[in-house]
Amino acid sequence: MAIYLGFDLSTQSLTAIAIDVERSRRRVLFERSLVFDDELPHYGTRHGVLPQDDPLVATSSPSMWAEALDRMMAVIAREGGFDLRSVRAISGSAQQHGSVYIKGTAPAAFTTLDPARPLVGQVSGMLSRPDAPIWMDASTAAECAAITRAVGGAEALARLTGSRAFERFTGSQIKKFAERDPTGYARTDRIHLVSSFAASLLAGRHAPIEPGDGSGMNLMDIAHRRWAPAALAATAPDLLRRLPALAFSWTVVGPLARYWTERYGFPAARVVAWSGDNPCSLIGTGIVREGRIAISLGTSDTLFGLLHEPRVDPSGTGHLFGAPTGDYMSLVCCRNGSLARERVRDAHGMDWVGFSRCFETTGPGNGGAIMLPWFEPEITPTVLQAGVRRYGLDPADGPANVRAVVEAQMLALILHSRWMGVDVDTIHATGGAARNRAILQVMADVHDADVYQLEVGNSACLGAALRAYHADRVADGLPTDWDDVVAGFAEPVAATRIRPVPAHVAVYARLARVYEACEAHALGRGGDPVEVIAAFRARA
Ligand code: ADP
Ligand code: XUL
Repeated sequence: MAIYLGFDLSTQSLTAIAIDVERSRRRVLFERSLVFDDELPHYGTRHGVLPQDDPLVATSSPSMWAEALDRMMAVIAREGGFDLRSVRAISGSAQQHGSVYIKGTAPAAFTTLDPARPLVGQVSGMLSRPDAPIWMDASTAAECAAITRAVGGAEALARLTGSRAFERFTGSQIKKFAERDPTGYARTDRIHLVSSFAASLLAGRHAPIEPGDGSGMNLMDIAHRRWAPAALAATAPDLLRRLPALAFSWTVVGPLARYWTERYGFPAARVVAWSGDNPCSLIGTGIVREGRIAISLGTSDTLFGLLHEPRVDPSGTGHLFGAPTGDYMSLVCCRNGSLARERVRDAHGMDWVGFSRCFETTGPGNGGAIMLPWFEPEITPTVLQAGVRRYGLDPADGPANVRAVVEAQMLALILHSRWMGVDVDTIHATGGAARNRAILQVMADVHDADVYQLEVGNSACLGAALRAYHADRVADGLPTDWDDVVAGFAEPVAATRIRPVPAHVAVYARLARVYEACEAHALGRGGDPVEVIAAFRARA
């Protein structure tokens, strides 16, 4: 039997999946999540984020991630329910963009991790900065502007790296650190992404960065998948020697370190380069061909698809990333995803059942009531000053606010993904909120597409396990087609199909114009939408 392990080190939790890839019985053998706030309360995180005074700043703790990994490996060894000796390869997925700063003493510390002592105490000493800026950080507008100027403008940077400068992308975060804490930067020998940091812990040596995750840094030449000297020079001094190498998604970093084999009895399985959660989700939702998209409703809401040829968003909102297949992926990311839905749910004292019922007592289009759910600074569209905006929506009306938050989220995704030019007829839905069929019905109606749930809900984690399988085959000289890799795992479940309702589709085609007018108004780019709303209502 050959077993592959996948991890997902996400914003709020660490998940592990073990899969059996034998053709006749492909299945998930084990799946477990460890929620940081609940199970590692001594770090004091809220939704996986350390408390901050400045609402634009968001950091988390690399020590917490290491402790979580250590605990999860112990759980797998103890409760996995399968023969550990069958584990052939391990890979992972991690929240994108976050960065971990490591001292020069780390290579030796990685190789000499002592199996007799917990990992966390040994890792804390490796860090040249105790916290890690993460994807929710929006504090680097000045650094983004400076990087953009230095590389010759937003379009030039987008053509080079796949995206214009974004506050959460690693480059501007590195620049901020290098300028505000030059001593800390001088102490830093290596800057890892969350993904390559975790892979380094497993392999006991510095792991490379996988280009899918590397394209979330504003530092990588996306066409050639190598570091872009102009972007590096615009970011921080002496950066090249601090960055890990870039290596294909199927790179074997090395065997599992002695720490894990001796402490928990794992075999010296192949550790495969980790990638970002969105690139891993692409594989875990089975989007290995052009023409289909997936929508992930996790902490962030993301919409993504696979592209054979690069295409950059002319409006500068969307991203072009590398795909683990060696192709490209297009992506839009909205920060106010699950946590915004939770804010509305909690404000009206509901649970998810009550939240879902609100769609039965309100109608599609919500009578033209619009919410711009910017509870936190938003990524798509760019909103640095958080604040919920409501148009024709009574803040006290629970059901209307529930419908409004979901409709706005779906309309923002469709509006800001038009540049992808994909004619969508099928959507694979994933992420924690994809179990909510009321939300998926709005998704189907807004996109006029069939929506499917997937057998394995955590597609990022599944994608990581499938990437481990793919890499293991490549390493054995038996490369396997991606269609075969995902078959039987990342397929939509026919019985879960949610069809668009034609009458609702027509309403949303009109509501999209209302939403667009409200968004433009809120961003100071358009007039008062009162007439557009009135025209919508008059036809409703
Ligand atoms: P991430 O991987 O980004 O940490 P997940 O994909 O695990 O996040 O999604 C977690 C979120 O799923 C929670 O924050 C919660 O809001 C949401 N969620 C869980 N169950 C439901 C439900 N029944 N309806 C809507 N949202 C849900
Ligand atoms: C994508 C993004 C988020 C994070 C966390 O660009 O910022 O989706 O990867 O999930």
